[in-house]
Amino acid sequence: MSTSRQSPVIVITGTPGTGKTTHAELLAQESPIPLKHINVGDLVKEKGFHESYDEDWQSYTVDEDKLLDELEPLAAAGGIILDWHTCDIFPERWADLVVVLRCNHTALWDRLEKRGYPLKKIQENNEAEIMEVVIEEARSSYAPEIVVELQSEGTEDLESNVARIVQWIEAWKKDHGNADA
Ligand code: DAT
Repeated sequence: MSTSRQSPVIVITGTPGTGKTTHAELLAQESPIPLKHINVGDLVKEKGFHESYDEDWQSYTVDEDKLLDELEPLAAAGGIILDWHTCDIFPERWADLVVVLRCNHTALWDRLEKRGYPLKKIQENNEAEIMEVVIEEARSSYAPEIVVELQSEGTEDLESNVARIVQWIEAWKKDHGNADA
């Protein structure tokens, strides 16, 4: 719900493996307004915003305060795509659009296996996808009209999803009197 931003903040979220990074990269190329793709997981690692690493789960416990402090000025300025597997830590005022990617569990299982995740991490993520954890989180954190759920199972989905978000950006531009940006 931006008021003063010159460019929108688009959150792309979903269970790991649903296609967030693939979508964010293509969207950054195709957007009519320059958008910087921020892979939040990579940022956490680069900046050391984690409290501990769990070997068993091969995952980090994130220092959310540090992460939010880092992202706050970027979100205030706008023109970013926030790519992360969770979205409820981002303040509601940051987001103009929240895209939740979905994938059937067999395809998701394959993708996570190819990524070399340990079995229990594959299982945990698959269950989370089936239980609709991320979409529920998005719906309880943001206004319903800014939350969009999109299937991400094949290349056609990827292309049509990005085209749809590009259309949304065009509309955002018009609404914000930024027609020649
Ligand atoms: P995430 O960033 O959500 O963890 P990713 O973008 O790294 O996911 O994608 C994981 C793998 O799945 C990667 O090899 C690309 C593939 N993939 C994801 N979405 C896809 C889609 N809609 N069509 C084809 N391949 C897709």
